[in-house]
Amino acid sequence: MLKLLDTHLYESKAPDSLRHLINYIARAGKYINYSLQMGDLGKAGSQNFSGEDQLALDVLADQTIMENIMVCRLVSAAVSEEQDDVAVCPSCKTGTCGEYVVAFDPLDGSSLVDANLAIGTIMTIYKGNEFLGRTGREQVAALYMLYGPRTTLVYTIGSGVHEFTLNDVGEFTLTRENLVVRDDATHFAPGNLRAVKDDAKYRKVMERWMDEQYTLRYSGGMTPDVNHILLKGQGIFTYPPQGDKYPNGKLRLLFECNPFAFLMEQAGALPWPAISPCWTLKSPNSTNVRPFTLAVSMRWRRWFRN
Ligand code: AHM
Ligand code: MG
Repeated sequence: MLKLLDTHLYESKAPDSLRHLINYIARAGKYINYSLQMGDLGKAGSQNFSGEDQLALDVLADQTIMENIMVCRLVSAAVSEEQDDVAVCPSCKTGTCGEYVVAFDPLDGSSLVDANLAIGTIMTIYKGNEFLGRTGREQVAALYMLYGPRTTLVYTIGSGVHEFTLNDVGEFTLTRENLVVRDDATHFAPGNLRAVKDDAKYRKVMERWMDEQYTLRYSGGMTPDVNHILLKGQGIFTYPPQGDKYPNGKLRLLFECNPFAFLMEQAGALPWPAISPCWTLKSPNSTNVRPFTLAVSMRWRRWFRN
């Protein structure tokens, strides 16, 4: 018997408002999935907040999500990797009418799209109408959609991590429930490997993993790389800082690190740094980045302590 995303959310006792919001987000994902099939792979001719060139698909995915989450009248404000300012609900224009605030990376890893590699959309949801002063611990939901050979949606609302697959008639149906990540990793996804040039500790841990015959599983897209860990049930993802280019790493706290940390924690793994009050968000802007390591087993944890 097929189980729809909406039914699963209902049975998981998601508040109706959160269930509706996630359904609207999933709807946006279906449109993005469609656009990716035949859409323009070229540049948009503009840059985002971080000074990166935007692709036409980045802009389209951003608009698609904004339109879908604003039309449901449940969102006071939203932050996107592709926009400089916090977007407020067009109905009230004050950002106070909805129950939730949402932040998202519309197309994570979009530089891979012309090579036809998997990419994703990452979303985080908080109650209230403000981002400032919030911590990752306050997330009420985190999810991502992965556009690969199949399109999937993986979500948590704090009661496990569940995977859904988009079927031919446009429904996300349950494929795997209660994903679990074990402590005994043998796969590694070493982001920003350039850092080994200046970071002796990072070089050493990479050499140890190679000496111990760990299997490399790295695509260059955080969403498929973390999805690989979640679905295989083990693995390590790292993205350390590097010199002047990425002194604090590259991954954004609000809509990359926090949602994946929440998902990993719900799958029983230990993201490092863990979600904690020290992840207090001082600014919602997308340059708020962090060094990031996910699902490091206890054995390797000391390597990543400062
Ligand atoms: P993006 O959100 O602009 O696509 O950047 C984030 C992506 C991650 O998915 C991935 O882990 C990382 O950038 C890879 O960056 P790099 O190729 O610079 O090492
Ligand atoms: Mg990203």
